[in-house]
Amino acid sequence: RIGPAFRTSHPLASGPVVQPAPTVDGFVETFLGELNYGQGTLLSQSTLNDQYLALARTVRRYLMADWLETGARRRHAQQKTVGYLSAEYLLGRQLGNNLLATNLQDVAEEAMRRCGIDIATLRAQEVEPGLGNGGLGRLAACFVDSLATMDVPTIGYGIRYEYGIFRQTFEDDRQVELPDSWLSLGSPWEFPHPERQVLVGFGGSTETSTAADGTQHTRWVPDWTVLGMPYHYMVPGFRNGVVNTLRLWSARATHAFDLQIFNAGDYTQAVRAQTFAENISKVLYPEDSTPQGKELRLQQQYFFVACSLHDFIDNTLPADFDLHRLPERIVFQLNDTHPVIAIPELMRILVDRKGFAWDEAWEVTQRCFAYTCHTLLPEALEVWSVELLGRLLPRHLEIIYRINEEFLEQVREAFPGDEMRVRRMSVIAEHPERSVRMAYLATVAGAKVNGVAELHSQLLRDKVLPDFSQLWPEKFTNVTNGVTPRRFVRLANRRLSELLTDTIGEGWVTDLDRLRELEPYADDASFREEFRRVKRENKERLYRLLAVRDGLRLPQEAMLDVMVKRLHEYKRQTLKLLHIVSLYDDLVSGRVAPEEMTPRTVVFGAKAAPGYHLAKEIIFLVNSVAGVVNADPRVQGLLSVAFPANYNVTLAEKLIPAADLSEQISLAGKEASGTGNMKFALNGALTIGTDDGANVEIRRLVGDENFFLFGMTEPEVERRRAAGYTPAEVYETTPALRRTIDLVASGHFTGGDRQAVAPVVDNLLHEDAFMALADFSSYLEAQSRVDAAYADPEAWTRSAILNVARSGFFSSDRSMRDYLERIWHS
Ligand code: GLG
Repeated sequence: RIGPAFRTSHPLASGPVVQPAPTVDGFVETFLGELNYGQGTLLSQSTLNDQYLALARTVRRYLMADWLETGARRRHAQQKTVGYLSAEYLLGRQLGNNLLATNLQDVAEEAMRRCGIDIATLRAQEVEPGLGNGGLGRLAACFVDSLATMDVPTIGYGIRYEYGIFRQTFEDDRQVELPDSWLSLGSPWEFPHPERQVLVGFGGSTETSTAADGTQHTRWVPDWTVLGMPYHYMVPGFRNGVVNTLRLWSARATHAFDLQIFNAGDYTQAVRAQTFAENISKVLYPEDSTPQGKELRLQQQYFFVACSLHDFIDNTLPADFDLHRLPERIVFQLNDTHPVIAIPELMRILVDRKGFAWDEAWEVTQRCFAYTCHTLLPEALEVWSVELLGRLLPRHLEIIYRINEEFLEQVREAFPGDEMRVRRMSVIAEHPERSVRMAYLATVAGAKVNGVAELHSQLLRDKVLPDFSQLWPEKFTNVTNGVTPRRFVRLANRRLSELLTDTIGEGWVTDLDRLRELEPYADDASFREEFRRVKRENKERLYRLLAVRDGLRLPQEAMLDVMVKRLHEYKRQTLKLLHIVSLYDDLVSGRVAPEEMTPRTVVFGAKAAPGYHLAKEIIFLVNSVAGVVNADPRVQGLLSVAFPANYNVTLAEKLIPAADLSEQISLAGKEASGTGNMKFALNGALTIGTDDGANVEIRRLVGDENFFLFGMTEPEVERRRAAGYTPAEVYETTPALRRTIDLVASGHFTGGDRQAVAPVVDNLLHEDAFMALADFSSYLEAQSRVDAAYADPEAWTRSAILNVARSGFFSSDRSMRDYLERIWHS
């Protein structure tokens, strides 16, 4: 067990911690101290990186007293803790957020100026920790921010990947992935705790022994182990004195293991063993919405949940805690299926290690977990082959079998004679190979199952888990996603924040429903003028950045139309591309006169999973079209396309506040929620979108007249598919679409190379699994409504203001209240 090494009566041993004075002088002194004592350098000798690290460590000092105090308070209070289990946290840069939380932005800026340093240069020095792929990882980061701001006892558990999501560059218009070595210049926000290392086993076999009284006892004997070393990160609430903890695990080789080999004389083999163990937390899988059936991925999953459960049960709870009462102290929220192996792990701990009877352990386990599903794509529901799971985690497989047996008995009792149903509901799938359905396991064991937007939760009940929702209707609930207003409004959009605070006071930062008070100002011409000024300045800031960052020159006046998200067929970047090509074609062919055109700048941001070939072809095509369009003098100032590489949280914070139009154009029924959609609306962009995910709720709240809806609804999609969808037919019968596709297919954008565009064109014409062609006409019609609306700046601004005023619901604080009410407190 881990505990304080000694006890002392020294009055300072349990605080108070001396905090630096929150003044410019205090800040300068602390900063110089950090440069001297932390970096071992003088200001006059220091590099930019020295200065950044010293600045970060200075800010850290201001958080430390609150962090220690929060920890001590949590230990005493014996409240229920939320253990958020997530394989991804897409945190974004920490410096700005932590300065905001401590209310030290101005002090720090002035202090740096006194040292002759421009703080903006130091901010730009920070490499964001890209420990997530997209929405799911960013959601986890928003949630822990809100939980700290709401003072909810929380531990975020995850993996400290040495390499996060790859860095994207383009070579000859094609995506090239580079490793993201975010740790290479030092990571000032983390605190390693080698003394809290946890041993994790893999492989081996199980042994069952029978005691004198006839009871059987099973034990897992792993044949290899790794150590999990935790790194702690501060998660500050917004100016409330609360700092929660994010605990990310890093894998290390066990010394015993290497030493044995080393002693046997094989040095290189010993080092290889170390590399092998440390591979586990080496790299984030760059897959979004599709499981990689990789052994290493299962290792990662088990590694971090085993560390986390052990950490909570053995190192966080008091030594004498009665584990029968575990559900009073923790609820583990499973962020998608990635951590679901925690369920048999808890059973194993309770039964094999703590001597619980099976039923007792099951009773406890069922109350300790809740499961959030983030997808509707069947291929994204994780399954693990029994062969792999049994080889890596033999005891867990036995436990899963037993859970399943007892569950299926329950099904047979509820539905006598319905063996088809039993087979459908089994946690073990038989085809195409025997495998474990992790979403089913989570549903069987979890106290609650939730989707991430109303439509998604409905489809989850009706389409993905219908048998389960019939058996346990009360288990299913919805919590619509949300985003943190601290990072995505207050920090990202300082100008809008000032305008909001001047107009309605500053309460909105922690009570986003207050944005409603803005509504009357939509009719106030001078407020609208101010609102437009904010947008304009945000655009200028963005274009300055893109000029330096990507060498892009963009016209200041055009409508800024933005589509940023992972590259996925279902999200339909190709549909956006077809729109661009059709606008271009209309202009160059003279069908539309320049003065009839509403000038547009379209910005894309998207990474494709390295193994997702079609997605990479789409990136190539977007870049090719951008190259030709931007170079064509006939459309200069009327149409531009930009695709800055390496879209990430940092770039999102610059792009979103500048956008006029938000593209949320997935095929209905495919996007579980979306969270970018919320960020855009909150920053005063209007949405063009399908009736999908949280778009449905955005439209309901902001009003039909302030949202550009298009496309088939989910039931229409189903009907269309059932009737037999043939994209080539749509192509043949839609002249505008035909012209557009023909122009792409002709090689016009690829220097005459038709081969280069064939993968995308052929897919659209012959497969089009996500029905981009079916929605093309509706999309173009909606885009012409957008053009007309944008031509009236007063009406547009009014709509934009109403989007802000009516989007308070999408705060992740509200999501957290919903989880507390519907899931964690029940
Ligand atoms: C998912 C979905 C998104 C969702 C996000 C957070 O694709 O629609 O908004 O999680 O719930 N796999 C994802 O990123």
